[in-house]
Amino acid sequence: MMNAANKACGCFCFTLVFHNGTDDATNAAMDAAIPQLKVDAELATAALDHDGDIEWLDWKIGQLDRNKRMVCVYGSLKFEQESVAGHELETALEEALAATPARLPDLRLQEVEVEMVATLPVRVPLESVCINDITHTAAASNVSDLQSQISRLGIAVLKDALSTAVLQQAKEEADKAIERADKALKARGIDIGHEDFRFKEISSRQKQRFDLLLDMDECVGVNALGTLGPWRQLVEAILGKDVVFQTSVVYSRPGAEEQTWHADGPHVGRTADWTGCGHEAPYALCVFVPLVQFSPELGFTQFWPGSHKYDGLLGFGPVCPLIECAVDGLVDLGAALVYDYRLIHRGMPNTSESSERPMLQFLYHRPTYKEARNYGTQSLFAAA
Ligand SMILES: O=C(O)CCC(=O)C(=O)O
Repeated sequence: MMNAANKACGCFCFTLVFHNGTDDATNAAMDAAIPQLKVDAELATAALDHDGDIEWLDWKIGQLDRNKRMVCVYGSLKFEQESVAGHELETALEEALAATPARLPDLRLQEVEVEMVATLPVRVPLESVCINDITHTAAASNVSDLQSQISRLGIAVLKDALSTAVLQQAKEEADKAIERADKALKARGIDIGHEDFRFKEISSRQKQRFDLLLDMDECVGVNALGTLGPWRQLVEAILGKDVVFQTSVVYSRPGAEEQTWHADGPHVGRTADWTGCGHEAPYALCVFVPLVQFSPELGFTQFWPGSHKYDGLLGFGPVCPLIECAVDGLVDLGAALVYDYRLIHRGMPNTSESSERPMLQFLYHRPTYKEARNYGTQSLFAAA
């Protein structure tokens, strides 16, 4: 009997190429092929598995590329690393699926390619969601539905949550704070945007991206949002009425690069097991509020839904886009994005000519949690 530490999740990409046909015919062929391919892949897994060391876990359909008449399907399985090598699995699946196109000609499959994308120490969340699937109209949203969505996916978007006037005041307050910070950084001779720094109030987050804590006595509009924002009921339902918060403005400037995938906070307590269940409820939530209209050029945040459940996923962020699991947080002005503090995400580049992308970040946490890793200890505003 192997111990649990030797278990791994093998994540596969199955590329299905279809024979020529109209879009409708290709769509219909795809609908028919995917369930059959799943059966064949499961059978191949079972045929290789003599001792119960391999278990089929999950299956997810990617985007259909009409020009190439191609669709990628992703599958994951659990295996004992010491009993079976990843490449053996890949070969067995490849051999089994190579026969499918000829065996089932009605599927119009030309070929099936199998590739192992990654081996991970935990179950890979293979959630198939896009931004619309996780978005709710603020006024019509149901707290318990949102709560279960956040437990399952780690993220929910509330659209039409804030008025133009509220956003305008918040932006004015944030702009003022940014201006003051810029002045203080310059006075210290810091090459803003190129040099890393970490103060009690502000940290650089890779090139041209910054996270500046806001003073709630000065930013009264922002403070009111943190206290009374339309997400507050949801936040209290998850974290309790005694929840506390701190607020920052996260802003990226032209030249900001793609961030590394990361989680804002660590895992505390239980994480999900191989069934994908059993993870601890969140101890902290973040709410992002865009202060300008986001666009692909200005940038946005990309999230890996379901990643908040597993501690062992940290460092495996680059797998997320490879398995088409990344959700673009490209939300409209007026929306608020609520996510579990453990959710893996990254800021995307700002490729615009000259526009800044500021957003408010409310960090709500249980009073027992102490945020200690995102800022420094020395004050930017103390005499240098
Ligand atoms: O810039 C963004 O969109 C996200 C920033 C972020 O996640 C961070 O700085 O920790």
